[in-house]
Amino acid sequence: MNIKSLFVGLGSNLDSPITQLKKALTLIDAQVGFNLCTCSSFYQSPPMDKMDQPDYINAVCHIETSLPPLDCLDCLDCLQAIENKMGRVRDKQHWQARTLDLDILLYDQNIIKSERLTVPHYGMLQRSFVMIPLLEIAPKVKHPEVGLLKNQNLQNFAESLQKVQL
Ligand code: A4P
Ligand code: MG
Repeated sequence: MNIKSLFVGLGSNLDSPITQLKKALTLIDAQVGFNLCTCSSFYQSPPMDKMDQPDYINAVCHIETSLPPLDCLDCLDCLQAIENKMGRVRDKQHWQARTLDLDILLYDQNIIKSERLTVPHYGMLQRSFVMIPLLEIAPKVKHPEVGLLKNQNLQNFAESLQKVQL
């Protein structure tokens, strides 16, 4: 069986973000072909670039995809269907507040640069709300371009991060 390892960043800053993330995890777990292995703690941080929006709740989960092997675009389709189910409204504005954002961070050690998909996620190395939960659940995880992520400098993040007590 060809099992692929998928790390997904979850984010929400609208309509009870903690509940949004919990519901999203239930939907991910219920998705045919997805096996939800683990999820990090939830973390709160202000929006990047000091945008005038509510704080975000973020987490990272680890999914294994199994029979039939889902390619990365299939995974994106599944994750976007979950975003839509959770009431995500998209307009052209960049970084608008959202009920749920699901970003593919890593897909095995694959590098994908296509019109719909950039994997590893373009911003992950610079974001505390991605790197800290990711390393919490996968301290030995590697990035195909920069190697072991725990060796990255984690001191210079712009956003301050607080673990949420659930
Ligand atoms: N796409 C390309 N690569 C990927 C990928 N690796 N994973 C494409 C998921 N999607 C990917 O995404 C736009 C398109 O990106 C998709 O249709 C897909 O084909 P989107 O989710 O509709 O748009 P977006 O999320 O608004 O854009 P973007 O640039 O992905 O924003 P980010 O990077 O998600 O950042 N502050 C805090 N504290 N916490 C946050 O989570 N998030 C954002 C949004 C801003 N500030 C934040 C946070
Ligand atoms: Mg996104």
